[in-house]
Amino acid sequence: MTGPDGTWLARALELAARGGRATAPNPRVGALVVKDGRVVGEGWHRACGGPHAEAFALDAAGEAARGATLYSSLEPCPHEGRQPPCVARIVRAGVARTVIGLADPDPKVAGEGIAALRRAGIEVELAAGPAAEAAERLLDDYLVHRRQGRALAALKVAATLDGFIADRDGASRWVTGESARTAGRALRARYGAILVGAGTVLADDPQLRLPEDDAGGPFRRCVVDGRLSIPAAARLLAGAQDGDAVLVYASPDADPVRRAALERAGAEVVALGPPGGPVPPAAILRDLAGRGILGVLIEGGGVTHGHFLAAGLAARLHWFVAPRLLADPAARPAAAGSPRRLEGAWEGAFAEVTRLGEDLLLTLTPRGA
Ligand code: AOF
Ligand code: ZN
Repeated sequence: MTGPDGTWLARALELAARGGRATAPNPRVGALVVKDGRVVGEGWHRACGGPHAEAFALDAAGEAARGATLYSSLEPCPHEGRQPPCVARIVRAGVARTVIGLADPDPKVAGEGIAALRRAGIEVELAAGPAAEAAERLLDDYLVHRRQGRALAALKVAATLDGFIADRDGASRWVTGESARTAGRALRARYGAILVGAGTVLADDPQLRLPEDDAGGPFRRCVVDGRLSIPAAARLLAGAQDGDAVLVYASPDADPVRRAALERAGAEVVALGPPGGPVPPAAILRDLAGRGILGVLIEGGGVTHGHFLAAGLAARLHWFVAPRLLADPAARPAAAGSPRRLEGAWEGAFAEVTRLGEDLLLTLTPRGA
């Protein structure tokens, strides 16, 4: 899609991104109404339960929507949900043409939005090529959630040049500099959940706080702790509030006394997987999806990252690299797995490379994704 249609659709994606994590489990959607080459209304879905992007844009356009083109990053919904159907609204407004970034994989929509618009005599164009890919990238978490019933897993690492996240004593605080740490906290705000392994809680006792300027939206802190080894006094638990209890994923045979103690401290213990075994990453992602979480940022440590990588479930890597070498075989690796040859390595592609002070932020996606 090139020319004005491509430009306006790109604007719809920009608007959509403003929704951040607050729209979950709904998608981030942006829309605008264009008449005679001029924008007469814009909008985006701000929060689940609130008006859809198209409703905001059509409200802003008013009578000017008659005969105009509506650009929407996602296929308009034909069904009544928490909100009235967008298709009926578009038809009532007298829109002549609709340009759509991506078909909605939600089973309640799945092409029926486009079909209903066409039945009503509205011309519909669905993006293809780079414009469609951009719309898919923006909604990668939503697509995984609706198509696979899982939350999207992104790994966050702050490592030395030789891939260590801590020295042999477990000291990790000063691997990267201040601007990389600030960027790391800002990343959290994009995801509906953050998850660490029990080893990280025991070693660092992190609070896993959101940035000060967080715009809000549902957010869950999670720990994978098969044997329930974290203390009830962990700082992470102290910050928990009603309705957003820290989720602790454990094996079904974990000690019931420890379980009770953690629950008293405000955790919700979720038993998953086989007794005695590691908690399966896919089961965690399914559980999070069931709670309406679209994406989870996994902040380590190396064993937890290793599990998600080995399961083929790391959809994105946010990899901060410091210009610092430990060169100590007893240091803690960013991803700890089992012995393997180069042919079995995790293969990715660099999607973005950003300089942050003296450090780099590498963003990777799996090869072929
Ligand atoms: C749109 N525009 O801005 C969004 C859509 O419960 P509801 O009424 O909010 O409907 C949620 C479903 O609607 C959601 O699963 C997705 O299929 C679609 N989201 N559709 O036309 C929007 N957010
Ligand atoms: Zn809608």
